[in-house]
Amino acid sequence: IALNRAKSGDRGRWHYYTTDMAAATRSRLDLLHELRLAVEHRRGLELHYQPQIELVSGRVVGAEALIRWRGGDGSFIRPDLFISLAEYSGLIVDLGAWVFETAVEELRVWDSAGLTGVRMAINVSLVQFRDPLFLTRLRAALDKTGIAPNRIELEITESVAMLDAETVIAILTELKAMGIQIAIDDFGTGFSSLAYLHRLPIDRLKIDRAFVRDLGSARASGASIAQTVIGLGQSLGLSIIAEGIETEDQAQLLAALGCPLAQGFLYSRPVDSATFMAWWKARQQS
Ligand code: G
Ligand code: G
Ligand code: MN
Repeated sequence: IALNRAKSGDRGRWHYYTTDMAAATRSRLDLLHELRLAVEHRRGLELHYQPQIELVSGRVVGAEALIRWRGGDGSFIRPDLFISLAEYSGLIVDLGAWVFETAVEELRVWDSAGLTGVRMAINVSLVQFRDPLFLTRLRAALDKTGIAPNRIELEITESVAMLDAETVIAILTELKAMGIQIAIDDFGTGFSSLAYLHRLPIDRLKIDRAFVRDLGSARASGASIAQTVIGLGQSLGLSIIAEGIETEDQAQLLAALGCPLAQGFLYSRPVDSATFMAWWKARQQS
């Protein structure tokens, strides 16, 4: 354990073994075991939905599906804790398939409930891109429900975009041909090169909430990064969505900068489907 720890850091480091390390490894293994059961039996897994808003009109244009896992004791386990574990173990392939099947199915439920024109944004991990069945399963989920592919948007992180360029471009091109939209999540936090970015067939950049948080604060850097991303999107012909909007001031600043779309606690936290539908209907009436 100590050796692995030392190897995962900078080269030429050493680590003493401590019992804490064994305990941490043990609890990760326990969590992985529980997660494997959860995925196999589709148990304790839920999707929550957070609305995406068109800033000028206030119209709800979509929702991002965010996974929630309820552990044995009934409390939620944070995705930051288990997504990395699922990626590392390969479980993300099955988990991810469950996510998009469920999310696509949900769109059909929303359609029958009269929530018209809502798009679904689904997070996809780099590991799923390496799964040869990824596209097949996605197609099957769409065929089964009859949901139009242009209502699906996949959010990939810059790390996906940093995978072998030809592979990524091939998959994205295929997704595009199917009519599926692509957004780059957490944009600005990774390090994709601009030369590479413009070769990717993508539709949207999602400004990371770190830059939205700094909007309008004394530190001007956040605003200037948000502004730069919006400008970049405009010159590359890409749409922009900002995430993590918590205040009306941030929404107004972003709108003034020309950002078309927004998502954040100001509108709604991620909520379960029933709550989302009720929220949508209440908003239509106001
Ligand atoms: O609400 P929030 O705590 O859900 O999300 C934490 C992180 O987990 C985010 O970075 C989000 O992108 C990621 N995440 C949430 N749901 C999914 C999912 O279905 N698949 C993947 N790969 N990541 C997800
Ligand atoms: O990495 P990704 O962008 O997919 O992460 C989405 C995460 O952001 C989720 O954990 C979600 O709960 C969180 N989130 C959504 N809106 C807000 C917000 O307005 N403020 C903060 N602090 N977090 C948010
Ligand atoms: Mn996301």
